[in-house]
Amino acid sequence: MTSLDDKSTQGVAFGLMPEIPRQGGYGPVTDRPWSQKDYHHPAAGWGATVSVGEVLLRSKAPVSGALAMLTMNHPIKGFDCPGCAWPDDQNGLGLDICENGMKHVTWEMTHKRVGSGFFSKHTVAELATWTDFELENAGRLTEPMVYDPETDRYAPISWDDAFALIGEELRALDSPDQATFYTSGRLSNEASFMYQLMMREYGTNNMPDCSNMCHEASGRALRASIGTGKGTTTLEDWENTDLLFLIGVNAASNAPRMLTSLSNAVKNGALVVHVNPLVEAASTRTIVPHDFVDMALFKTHTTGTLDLQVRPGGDMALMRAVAKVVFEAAEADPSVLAADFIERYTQGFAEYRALVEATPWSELVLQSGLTEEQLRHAGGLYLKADKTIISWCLGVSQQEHAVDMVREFTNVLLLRGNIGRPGAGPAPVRGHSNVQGNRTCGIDHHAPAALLDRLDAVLGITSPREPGLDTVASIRAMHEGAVKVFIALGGNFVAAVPDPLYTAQGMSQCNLTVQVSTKLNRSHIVHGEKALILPCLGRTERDEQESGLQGQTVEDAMSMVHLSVGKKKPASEHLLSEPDIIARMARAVLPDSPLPWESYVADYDVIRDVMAEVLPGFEGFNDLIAHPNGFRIPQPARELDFRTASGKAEFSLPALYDVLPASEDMLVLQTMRSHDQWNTTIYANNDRYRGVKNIRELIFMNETDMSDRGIAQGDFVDIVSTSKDGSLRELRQYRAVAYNTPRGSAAGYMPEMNILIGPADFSAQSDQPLMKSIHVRVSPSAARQTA
Ligand SMILES: Nc1nc2c(c(=O)[nH]1)N[C@H]1C(S)=C(S)[C@@H](COP(=O)(O)OP(=O)(O)OC[C@H]3O[C@@H](n4cnc5c(=O)[nH]c(N)nc54)[C@H](O)[C@@H]3O)O[C@H]1N2
Ligand SMILES: Nc1nc2c(c(=O)[nH]1)N[C@H]1C(S)=C(S)[C@@H](COP(=O)(O)OP(=O)(O)OC[C@H]3O[C@@H](n4cnc5c(=O)[nH]c(N)nc54)[C@H](O)[C@@H]3O)O[C@H]1N2
Ligand SMILES: [Mo]
Repeated sequence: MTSLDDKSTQGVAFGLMPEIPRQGGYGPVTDRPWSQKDYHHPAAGWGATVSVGEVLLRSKAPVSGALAMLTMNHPIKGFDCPGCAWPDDQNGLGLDICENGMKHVTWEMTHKRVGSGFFSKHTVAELATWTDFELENAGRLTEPMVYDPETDRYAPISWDDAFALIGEELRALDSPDQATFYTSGRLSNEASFMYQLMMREYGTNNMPDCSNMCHEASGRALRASIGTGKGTTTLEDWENTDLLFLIGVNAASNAPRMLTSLSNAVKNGALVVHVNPLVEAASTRTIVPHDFVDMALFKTHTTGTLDLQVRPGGDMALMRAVAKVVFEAAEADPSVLAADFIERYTQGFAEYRALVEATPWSELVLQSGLTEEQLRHAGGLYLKADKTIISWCLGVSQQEHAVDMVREFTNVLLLRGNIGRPGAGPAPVRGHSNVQGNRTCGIDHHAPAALLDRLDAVLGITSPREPGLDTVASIRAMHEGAVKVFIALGGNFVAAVPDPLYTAQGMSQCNLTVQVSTKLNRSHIVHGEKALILPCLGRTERDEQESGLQGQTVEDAMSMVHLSVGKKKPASEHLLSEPDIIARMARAVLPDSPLPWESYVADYDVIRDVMAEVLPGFEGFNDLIAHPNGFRIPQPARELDFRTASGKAEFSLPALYDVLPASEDMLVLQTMRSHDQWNTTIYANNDRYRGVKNIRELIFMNETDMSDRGIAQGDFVDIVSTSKDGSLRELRQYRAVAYNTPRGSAAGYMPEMNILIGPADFSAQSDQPLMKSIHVRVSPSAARQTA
């Protein structure tokens, strides 16, 4: 068992755990009083406008920020919002923006700069004492830097020397598999394609990415059930559906532009059922985010019709109950089942029916945390709807049995033929703006053989066929010394992943760590023996190459690919684009490569022509992106073309597993985002729709669970997690806040709470870390009882 005290001491050294708990967590330190009061205003609207103004001021970018918004998500002329992956609304104004997208853009456009002057003033040991907010808030990185162990400072290095160092270290390894290459989901399609090409030409499939923490489970499940790993719906489907199950997503904060689709769906008569242990803001009313007339009139739109507060992981039992209602109804009226569709397009129906019929209601009630009446009501809605969409995000995908769960969603859809026709289908809500495109373009540690074969045939390389390391496996390999070089294209690996302390120990043992970034973060502070920070252009900035101004493409959550062109003057003249950095890295590592890396960069049309030959659906890529709204990558399952082994959509037969923790005094803790953060980037310590001000180190608990433990509102508590391997981890002096969450469940914020997740805590089905089901004991704080 891990000793808790050892762990916290090491955390202090990396700055991952402040020695004295400071109010603000990874956000700005504050001594302003904290508070939590339930929020009763509609989502988006004026509260959002005030909040954006604060970020604009802090970034010192009010005027240029406001102007940039006018070109964001504008077909052809503008850049793609670097925020979430929700598709752009292509009708109406074509000005599809939201509060959190605006915050995100202004954060990138800050006028503050972090150059050699900054680094000469601060040792890395000193920077380790800064909060994560302070690190990012220092401004944009402006020149390549190398770590100097003599002075414990980052010092300037020329781009040529930086690439030479990377080349030397990578060529010195015994095997290419001693290096691992992380991708955060903002990387463009062109850069992703070049990055995976470089890795495969070099000889490794070690490609951890943020998708390994996000929707790995959804991809695996959909591939097994319907043959292709993506959702099948479009925005038009959302607006024309009868019933929408929205499961495990906080749309008002994390995909705010979805609020427009929800309100349109409801206006068109759809029922929207929100399935979530918490009643999130999107389940009530909204002021449509970009509708300025509505904002002026305080006009609200309904975005929800029913809340089902499942217990953590209870979604599987809920969906099985829906299936059970369908089968019960089919006894009297067989037409409720899509018999022709099932016969023609699916496999495994009879076995699935037997499985559902054998599952007793008592089990479904216990495991869902809902009453039989609620379950039957949900099933009744499904029976009445002609067209149904099931949509989900991390509340599902980060669970132990997420693959089974998503397959159960598909089972339910298949029963009534809700795939491959308008207004119906499965719809995972993707995270980062191009996380789906990264996969499409080959960032995949276990890529399909067909893709590798095609890559080899077109480019004349020999891609390795052994699966590589994903995120969880890369962390372990660094810790065990099997991986010696870590290279990250974006993101903040050490803070985003489970057990940052264990990860930090692994990273600091590496020979070389390289971070290609726009802003300073914890992953620059936790570094290998040699370390580089390589600053790159952001999506808002002009990317000029030999042939002129370049654009790069991204793919949204509904498979639409379009061009994004930066407009702004770069933050510094020394910045390189991501494709340029990758090409020069490739040349340094593979000096004799026959691939024309330099031409790919001189004109991105050249790499797009290669992609058109390799990637299915990209034929004629350069012509396709000339269309203002881009193009949709064909999703065969949408056309009833199911590319499974049987050639049919496959019912799965997952057991109804037990989601209750082993011991009654344990709570299931989920870690989620506040309204004022983008993953590891914290803008402020507020969470507007949950009524929280000036605090992040809190745990939302059910009132009865609090009183059972002798905990009063606002008391300090200690949280001890038990990992799958029995090891314990602890966070001390968090505030307990009573909240409407089912008994036995609790919630708090990522990334601070990653300290509670052990390296063994990942799903056996998806290899995703269990960020939504941490088993914890909560008790009054030993140090201070109350403040
Ligand atoms: N502004 C902003 N936007 C973002 C991000 C951001 O950080 N900030 N991050 C982006 C990224 S990378 C991603 S992946 C997405 C994430 O988008 P979300 O999935 O909305 O992210 P979380 O904040 O983790 O919220 C998880 C939701 O699942 C619910 N939940 C937890 N456990 C369960 C469960 O067992 N069952 C059900 N049904 N629900 C459950 C929680 O209550 C919460 O509403 O957002 C993207 N968009
Ligand atoms: N406990 C817990 N942990 C989680 C989650 C959870 O729900 N709970 N969610 C997980 C999920 S879904 C995800 S996606 C991961 C997110 O993990 P990451 O994607 O690794 O993290 P981010 O916080 O999005 O990365 C922020 C950094 O990206 C860099 N950056 C920003 N823009 C650019 C750019 O244009 N180019 C480059 N090169 N760099 C840029 C900046 O330096 C910034 O500091 O976190 C995961 N971690
Ligand atoms: Mo994500």
